[in-house]
Amino acid sequence: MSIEDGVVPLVHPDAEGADPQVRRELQARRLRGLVDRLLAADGLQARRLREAGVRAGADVTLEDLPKLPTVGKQDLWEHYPFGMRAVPEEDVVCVHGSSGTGGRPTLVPYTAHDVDVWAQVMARALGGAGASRRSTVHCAYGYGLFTGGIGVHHGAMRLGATVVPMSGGMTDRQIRLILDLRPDLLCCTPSFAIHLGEALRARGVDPVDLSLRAGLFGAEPWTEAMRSTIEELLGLRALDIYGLSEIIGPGVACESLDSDGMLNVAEDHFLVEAVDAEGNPVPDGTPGELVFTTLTKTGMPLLRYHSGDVARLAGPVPGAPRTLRRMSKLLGRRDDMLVVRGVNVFPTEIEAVLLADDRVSPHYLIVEDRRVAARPELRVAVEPFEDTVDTAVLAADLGNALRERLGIGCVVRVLAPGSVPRTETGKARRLARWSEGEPPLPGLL
Ligand code: DLL
Repeated sequence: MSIEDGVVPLVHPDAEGADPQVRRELQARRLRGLVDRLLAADGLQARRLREAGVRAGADVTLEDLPKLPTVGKQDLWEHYPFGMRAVPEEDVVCVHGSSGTGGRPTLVPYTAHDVDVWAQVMARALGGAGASRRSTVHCAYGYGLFTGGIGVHHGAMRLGATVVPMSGGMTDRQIRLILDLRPDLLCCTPSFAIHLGEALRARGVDPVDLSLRAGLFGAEPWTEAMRSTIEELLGLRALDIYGLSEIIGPGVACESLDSDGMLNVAEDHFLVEAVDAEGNPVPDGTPGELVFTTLTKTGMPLLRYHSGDVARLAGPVPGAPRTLRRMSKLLGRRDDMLVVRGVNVFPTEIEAVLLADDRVSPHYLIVEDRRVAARPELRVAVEPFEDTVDTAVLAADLGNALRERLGIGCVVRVLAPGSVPRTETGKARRLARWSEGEPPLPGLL
């Protein structure tokens, strides 16, 4: 298998390994096609294009991109459920989406062509993790409206691998099939990977006896410290996969074994920009909000969609076979950024501090305490790995480390192991807002 000899063959060499200049020409052609499609659909994005003076795809170049109009989540909500659809209803073959922030769903109609693009980019993502036709992919992302399960499923089938469609939850059954079917790839949220790893350890299974070689973990924020925990618990290479339903689902970008810790963006289908708070482009290496343009999608194509996700962009690894631009792990979400007493804090920074301490388990909750509006406070509930830890010393150490990293003080509470609620399905909830009444977790005060 390719992971052993360090060679990670490309699934689509013409696309993933294209000469960047040739790819730019393809992107420019596709961008013009997209603009024509949007104008023909005559919806919100057509109106905005016309207001910006664009009459046809032929009017735009890649260099013009920063001047073209954008769309955002608010537009999707205002046109709920399918006001942004750009094809006749009969061309839609499925719907996916997410429950989204504030409980408002975002729905995305896919055509057969869109599903085909999705299968392609997901096959590449799995291939980059070393999967091949001989692989067995254990898919423990949720199946349903959420794009995780079905996205991996499409990609694994396109690659010709064997997919085990487990969906989330059912820990005992997951473990049984991991042991019996000996998959080489695991796909699930990073928090579920830790949960599975802990459950395996509790059953006395040594990670070296597991068949798993790599995993694609995403759909929620996770840090380098969580990566080490997962790799240790499961004995595999833990890779990050990123995506959002509005753009396609998982597969927008994915780390490969040779991408040096960053995620290859499938930029022949999804053009990426990073912009500052005013919408101006930021240089490579500077954190910015990711703005995506779906170059090839037809059901609900989006021109310059503000994702709300913050990351850094970079070119390809010099000399590597994959010539795609890369993005860092997500640094946070624009709207998750907490502003506490004038200091900007991303929850991932807090997590990095917590998980760097090997006394702390990966189950924690960050609480933005705004009960006293004039004196907002950050509270952090953590659990120690062992009951024998001196909780007062641990709380003081974490408090100091957080103050050093964030520049503000936090109230740290060390709770008994098992106090922080676990998620078996869906995304982990690691941030809560507390404005009145009972604390989100007993013992936080
Ligand atoms: O979470 C798609 C997905 C499924 C990605 C499986 C990876 C694996 P949504 O439910 O629409 O789609 O949520 C998208 O989740 O805007 C990010 O804020 C967050 N997110 C997704 N992947 C990552 C990741 C799927 N690797 C939203 N790291 C995005 C951090 C992520 N956050």
